[in-house]
Amino acid sequence: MFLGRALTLRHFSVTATLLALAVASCRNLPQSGGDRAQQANRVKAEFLHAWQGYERYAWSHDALRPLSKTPHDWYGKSLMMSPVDALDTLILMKFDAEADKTRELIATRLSFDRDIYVKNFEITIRLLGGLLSSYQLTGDNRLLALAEDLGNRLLPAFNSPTGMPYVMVNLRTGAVRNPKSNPAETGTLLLEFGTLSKLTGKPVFYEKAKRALVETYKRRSPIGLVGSAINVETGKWTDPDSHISGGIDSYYEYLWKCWLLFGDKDCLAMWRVSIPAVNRYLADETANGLWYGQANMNTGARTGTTYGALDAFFPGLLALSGDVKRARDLQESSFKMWNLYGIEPEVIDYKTMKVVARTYHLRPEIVESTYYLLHFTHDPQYQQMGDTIFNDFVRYCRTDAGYAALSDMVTKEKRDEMESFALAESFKYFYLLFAPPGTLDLNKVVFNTEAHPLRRTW
Ligand code: DMJ
Repeated sequence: MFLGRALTLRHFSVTATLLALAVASCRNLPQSGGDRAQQANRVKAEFLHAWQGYERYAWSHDALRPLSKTPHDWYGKSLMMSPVDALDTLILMKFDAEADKTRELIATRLSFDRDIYVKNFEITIRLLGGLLSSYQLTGDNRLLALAEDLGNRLLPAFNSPTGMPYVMVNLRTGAVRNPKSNPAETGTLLLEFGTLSKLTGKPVFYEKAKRALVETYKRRSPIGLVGSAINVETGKWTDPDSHISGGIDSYYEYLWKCWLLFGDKDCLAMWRVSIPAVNRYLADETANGLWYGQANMNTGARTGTTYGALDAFFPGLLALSGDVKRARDLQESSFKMWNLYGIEPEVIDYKTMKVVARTYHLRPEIVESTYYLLHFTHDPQYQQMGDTIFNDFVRYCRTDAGYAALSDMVTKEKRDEMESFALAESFKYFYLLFAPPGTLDLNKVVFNTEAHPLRRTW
């Protein structure tokens, strides 16, 4: 059923898409308030500040707790989350000494032979994605060997009756846990596993992750939406609420990006069936602008009107997939949300514009979308937007040991947390907004959902 429908669709040509992107990138970017080079250097200096805090207080551990200045390991033993996540940012910013030192640490001391249950999704996007992009940037075969070892240890996660992965897998024994998953966790694996297959010549990784994506898609409702929670053993939805927020978000992102990176026509076909349903049932034009809320996956009836920091990735994906008009409108709403208090909340109700969840986790999504919009439109308002967001980010989140999340973005009370994605994503997208031409050619890479650039070198 799936392939039949896929093959009847008119496919974009990869060449045409890449050509259009190449033409766009040749135009000169207009300068905006402040000097680009100066702002790029400022971002670099702030990233270095965060990195040096990690080096000083948490070196070789998963993450820095920036208020207590203590290390934190997700599973009791370190899997070097921050070093692996941050390495390609160090490389892109040309912090060569720091990058070499970090690469040596990873290559000589990181071991996945651990008797611990890990989250397949998080480990894939942060560690597998990070190892693969840094391998492509450096050619260091030790990183590819680590990626292959990790990929092999994660494979048992896919041994469910449906082929959709369990949430947790034991890295040493291959035992699995937690069948209750969601589309983001079952469907955000193919860029990494697929790249691993292409680089090692072993198709099993691509096949397993592709099947998980397709099995998720196949369970969409008759109106084309997916729900918030699915049991990977029974294949039944356990929560029919549909949205583009955390738990579903990057499932859509990978439908489009796997088409871009691999030219996989099934992914394009799945995207082309899915995105009209998202735009029809989840988009909400209100007096406050364009937003995306919640709806029942079976009826399309609206079930909620919340939007948040995680949803703010969607303008970037819209722009990348060619819907620049909608991307601009939604980005305006995200920026409105940011400016309510000079830092975005985790969640607002866009009908009332009241904050629903007051944390701020140093998330990258709004910066990521700003970067894509600048790239595709060359409109200087997006550099100004980037300036504003970065200035607020520094003003409210900088600490003497790095950067801290906020437990309350209204009062700006800090929280003892600096997630590795701040280093992998937030700072990287800030930098790319102002970086010198030639730093990274978006026509040649596809970012995984953790901002690790993957190149089609095969
Ligand atoms: C990151 O780990 C990834 O971007 C993921 O897709 C969503 N959550 C965080 C950032 O907010």
